[in-house]
Amino acid sequence: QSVRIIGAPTDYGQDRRGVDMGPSAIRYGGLSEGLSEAGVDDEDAGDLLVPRAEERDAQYRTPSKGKAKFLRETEDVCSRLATEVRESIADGYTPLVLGGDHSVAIGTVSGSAADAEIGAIWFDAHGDLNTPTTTPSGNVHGMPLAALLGVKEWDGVDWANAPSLSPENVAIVGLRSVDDAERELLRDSEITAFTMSEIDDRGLDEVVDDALAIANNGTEGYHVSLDLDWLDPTIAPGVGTPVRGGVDYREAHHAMEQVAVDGGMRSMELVEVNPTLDQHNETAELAVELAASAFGKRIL
Ligand code: DIR
Ligand code: MN
Ligand code: MN
Ligand code: MN
Repeated sequence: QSVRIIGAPTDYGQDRRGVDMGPSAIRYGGLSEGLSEAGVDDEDAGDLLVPRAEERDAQYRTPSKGKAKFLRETEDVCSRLATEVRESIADGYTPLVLGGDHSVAIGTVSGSAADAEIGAIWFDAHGDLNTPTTTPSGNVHGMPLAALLGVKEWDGVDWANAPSLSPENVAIVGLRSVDDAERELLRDSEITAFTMSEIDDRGLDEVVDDALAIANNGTEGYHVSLDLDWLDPTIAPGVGTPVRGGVDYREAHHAMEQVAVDGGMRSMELVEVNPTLDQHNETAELAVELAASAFGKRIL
């Protein structure tokens, strides 16, 4: 297996600046070594060119749809990212995208879904199901899953290749912070959300088995979106929107090992690593370790 690393150093999608340094932090955290330990070849395509928020005119900072901030910049990055991801898969690679805030998922997933029906497993504390209308923050990192599903206000957003995903093939794992509009959407849709309470009840192993079955059902593989705020902030402090009560180190590794054993992962992304909020780059290093497990690293 060959992996192509693509950096998407954005911070348009959230307020805590510094997440644009995620790709550097993850590479510096030993990504290439981690992937060789997993027995995969890696090729680094470098980072997409992402203009600084500061160099953009005020007209671009103004929401272009509802309350979504930097939507034009996000569109520009996501369109280019989608092309890179699509081409990587066509070239026989598994793309590994390094964010950047979670808005980059709109690009990653639309690229991954461009030539195939895919599912998605969303490892996240949040639902990421807001729209430019329902968003409480204006931050697009709280909206990518809704965009990819073609939810109402996101309908016709063609740069999201919307819809790229079918709700019945989407599983959110580790949910514990939900806005009212997201709760409503989840109630009315076929998306499966495995909350932390369900994980406490049934164990993560069983929940991830279910998530894999959902993502695989009738698809040609699935995307793994790993928002580092999925993890408990005690082990992943370097994120902009930490939420207490996340999964622990061993649970997380086991989940990624389940993904590797399953073998159906078509693309992956590691998002929301913010080294300015981190302790000695430990969140980036954890992202590396988890990616290595997802790509098949074993103890023996
Ligand atoms: C919140 C936070 N639901 C929002 N979302 C985050 O701004 O829409 N997603 N942090 O990762
Ligand atoms: Mn999150
Ligand atoms: Mn198991
Ligand atoms: Mn997220």
